[in-house]
Amino acid sequence: MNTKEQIEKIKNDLEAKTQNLDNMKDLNDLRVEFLGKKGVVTNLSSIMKELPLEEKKDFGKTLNELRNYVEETLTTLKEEIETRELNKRLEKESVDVTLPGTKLNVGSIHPITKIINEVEDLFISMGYDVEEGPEVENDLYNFEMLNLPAGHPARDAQDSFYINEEMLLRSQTSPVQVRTMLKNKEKSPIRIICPGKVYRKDNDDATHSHEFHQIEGLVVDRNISMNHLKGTLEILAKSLFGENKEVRFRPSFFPFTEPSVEVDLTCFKCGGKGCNICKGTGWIEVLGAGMVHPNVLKGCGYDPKIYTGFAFGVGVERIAMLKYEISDIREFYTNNMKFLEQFNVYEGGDTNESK
Ligand code: 2NM
Repeated sequence: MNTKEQIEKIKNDLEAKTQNLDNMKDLNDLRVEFLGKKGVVTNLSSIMKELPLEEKKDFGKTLNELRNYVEETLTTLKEEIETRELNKRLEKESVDVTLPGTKLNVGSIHPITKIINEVEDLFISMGYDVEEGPEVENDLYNFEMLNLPAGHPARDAQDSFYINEEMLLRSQTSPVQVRTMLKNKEKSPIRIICPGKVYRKDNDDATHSHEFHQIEGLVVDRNISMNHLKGTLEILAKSLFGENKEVRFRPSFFPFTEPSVEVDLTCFKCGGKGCNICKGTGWIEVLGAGMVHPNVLKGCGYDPKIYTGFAFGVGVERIAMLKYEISDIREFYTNNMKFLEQFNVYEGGDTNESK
C-alpha cells in the first residue's frame, strides 16, 4: 500500500468505526486507536523519516490534514453524544417545580399565629377574603357605626385606651368590617374574616389580657339568614376541634347584632358527657355572634330591607387555650422558649405543617 492508499484506508476505517458509536467510552478508545502514541495516524508519521526529502514536505502536509480531519470527526461526534446523553437525562429526570420545599428548622410558629392561620385557611377555602385594618381607630368606626352611641358604657375611658378625644386602640376588629362595607360602593356580596390585635382596659390575670387577638367574620348579601350563621360556625367548630362537634345558640345581646347569640361547642374533652373543662355541662362557650343590626347596615350604606348579614367574633387566645390546654393567657406573651417550642412545626423534612 502506498501512503495515499493508507490514508484512504484510515479515513474509511474511521468512518466505519464511528458509524454506530454512541457512548463516550468507545469514543475515547477510538481517539487512542487513531491519535494515541501508538495510534494509526501516529504510526503513519513514523514512515516520514524513510521518505526522500522532496516528498517529506507534501507528506507532512497530508498527514496534518489527516490529523485535523480525524480530530474534527471525533470532536463533532463527541458533541453529538454529549447532546444526546443530556437530552436522555433531561427526559428521565423531570423536575416538578411546584413541589413544596423542605421546611427548615428556623423556630416555632406561635400558637396564636397557628390558630389564625388555620382559621384563615378554612375561610379562604369557603371563598372569604381576609381583611386587615388599623389598630389605632377613630371612635366613629370602633363604636358609633357599630350602634354604640355616645354615652354607651363600653366607650368609657375606663374600658378603652384612648389616644386623644376621638382616637383609641380598637377594642374589637369590627371597625375593619365597617370600613369594608363602606368601601363596597357597588354593594356586592361581602364574605370576610378580620383577624388582629385588639385592646381593652382589663386587669391582666390568668384569663384576661389588655391586648389580645380576635377573629371576626362578616357575611352580607341578599337573603342571609341565621341558618347560614349556624352552618358556618359548625364548620369552624369541626375544623378547630374535630368532627362530631355541634354548636348551640343561646340568646344574648350585642349592640351591633340583632338577634345576638352566645355560641357553645360540644366539649372537645368529654364529647358532651360533662367534665371539669366544661364544668359538667358538656358545652363550652367560644363565640359571640348574630345578625348584623339594621342600624349598622344602614350606617354603612346598605338598605336593611334588601340586605341582611351575619357576624361573629372569636377570641384567639381562648381558642388556643382550650385546644392546647393552656391555663394561663400570659404564657402567650412572655417569650418562654420552653412553652413556645411545644408548637414547633419542624418535623424533620415533613413539608406539611402540623395541626
Ligand atoms: C362579635 C359578636 C357578634 C360583629 C358584628 C360586626 C359588624 F361589623 F358586622 F357589625 N362585626 N363583628 C360581632 C357580632 C362580633 O364578637 C364577639
